[in-house]
Amino acid sequence: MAEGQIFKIHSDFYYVNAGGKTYECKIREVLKKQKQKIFVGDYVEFSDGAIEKILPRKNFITRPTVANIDRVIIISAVKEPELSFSQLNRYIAFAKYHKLEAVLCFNKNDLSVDDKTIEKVFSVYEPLGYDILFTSALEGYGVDEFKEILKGKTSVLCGASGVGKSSLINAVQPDLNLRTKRVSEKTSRGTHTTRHCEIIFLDENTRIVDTPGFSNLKFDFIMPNEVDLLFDEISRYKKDCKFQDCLHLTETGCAVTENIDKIDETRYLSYTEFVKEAMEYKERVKYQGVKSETLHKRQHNKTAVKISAKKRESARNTLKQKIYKDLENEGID
Ligand SMILES: Nc1nc2c(ncn2[C@@H]2O[C@H](COP(=O)(O)OP(=O)(O)O)[C@@H](O)[C@H]2O)c(=O)[nH]1
Ligand SMILES: [Mg+2]
Ligand SMILES: [Zn+2]
Repeated sequence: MAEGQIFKIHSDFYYVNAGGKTYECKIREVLKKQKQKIFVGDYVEFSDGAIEKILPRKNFITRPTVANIDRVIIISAVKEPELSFSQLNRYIAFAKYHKLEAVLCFNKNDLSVDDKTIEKVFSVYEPLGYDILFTSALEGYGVDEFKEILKGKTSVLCGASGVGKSSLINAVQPDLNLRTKRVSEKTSRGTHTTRHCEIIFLDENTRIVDTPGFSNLKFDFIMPNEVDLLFDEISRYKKDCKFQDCLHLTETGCAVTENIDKIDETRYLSYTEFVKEAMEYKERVKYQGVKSETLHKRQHNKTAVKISAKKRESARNTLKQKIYKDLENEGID
């Protein structure tokens, strides 16, 4: 039995990297019957072109679906498509939810960027502790730095379609020649050329995951009072709020709104947007009578949920279904 890592999935075929060699595999019927899903990034045991066993995952994210990663690099374009701080905050919060380190990369720096944008990026995101990088995949600006931050880790490139994820990978590894596409003149957005996640091995310890653009990232899987944990500059005031379950919206005695002048407007706006999405989720969950495992519990690594075993099972199934739904939406199924 050999061990390797899935680096690409294409319909029923699973491509395993073992010792630098590629093996095309299928899944054993028994795994299929157990409805075990295999993710890009999974370590597996395989023999005779069949995957026998999925080894435990260090972690995984579902949008895009990929397992065993070290951090995310959030790619935005400064132009074409227009820089969206709201999207950026989404990706940042998503990385935070998964407890993954994030690096912020602003690409297409060759297209004119106004100083105000650059200033805003540094004034808002540097104090939050993020590494910030401006690049131009087209002209090679910042590509060496980009290559440097990739070293020795498995990084997932996140960001909307057309921001230059594949182009950046091509820039660090020109012989790869990933498919990229021209930004559509009409919509100023790139078209979907990367359909699936794929791990690219830059060297033995440096892996990069190219992902398709995904813009349907919503916080419809956590509770409203957990959203503040995704914003360091908001959660730092939380302990001084009058009410423990304060959502920092219009409550009296809220330490967050009292300090609103110290929080960037677009960050707070994103916070309120995500709280709204989480509220919708909460309503849905209440209606279904199930309880999801909360972020709080995840963070304390406990799985005890104070609901009956039957409901617990049903909650798990709901979560599973959600993940599978995500998978199907991505077209990986
Ligand atoms: N001007 C400029 N265009 C870029 C840059 N990087 C990528 N592009 C273009 O943006 C489009 C989308 O790039 P692509 O790499 O496919 O984006 P992806 O969808 O994020 O993988 C292509 O036409 C690229 O040539 C850049 O740094 N500057
Ligand atoms: Mg791409
Ligand atoms: Zn508050």
